Amino acid sequence: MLNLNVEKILVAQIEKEAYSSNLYLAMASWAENNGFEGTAQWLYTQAEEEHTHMLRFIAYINERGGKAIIPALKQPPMEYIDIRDLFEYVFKHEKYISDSINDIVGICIDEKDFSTNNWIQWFVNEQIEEEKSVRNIIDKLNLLGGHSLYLFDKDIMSMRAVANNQQ
Ligand code: OFO
Repeated sequence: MLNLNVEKILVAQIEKEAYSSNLYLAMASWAENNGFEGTAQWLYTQAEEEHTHMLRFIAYINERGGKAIIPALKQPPMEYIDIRDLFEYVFKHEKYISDSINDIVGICIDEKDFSTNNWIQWFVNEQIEEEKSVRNIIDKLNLLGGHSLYLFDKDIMSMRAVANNQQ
């Protein structure tokens, strides 16, 4: 049976993962409307991944005798200044998610819930990868300095493939 404080923080994370998925959908839509087809693809794939993260939390909470609650979500921002602004936002958001995963680890340790602590380690590693992959994209954009965005957009899915192969 899940400890109540652990259940509470895991349920809160369902909402954060669901919001991440919607945020990346909103960004994908912006990218599509602004001619960044490759970036839109990257973001749609990212949105799907966030959806699977949410499902992992729902399944785990229910499996351990807790009650997964499906949240109402706030509207994600739909407008971005440019592609760099969008990826800075992704990075900021992923750092926020990493902090909240670390908070879950903290509660698991406080409550001596070592099985959930063990389970959540997958997310700890996932956040390292997600931050790294977005940092690489921002580095690339900095190098380009606003030039060759067409090539950047064509290249972005292969950057994702490289990041995944390195895992
Ligand atoms: Fe669910 O990892 Fe990004 O937010």
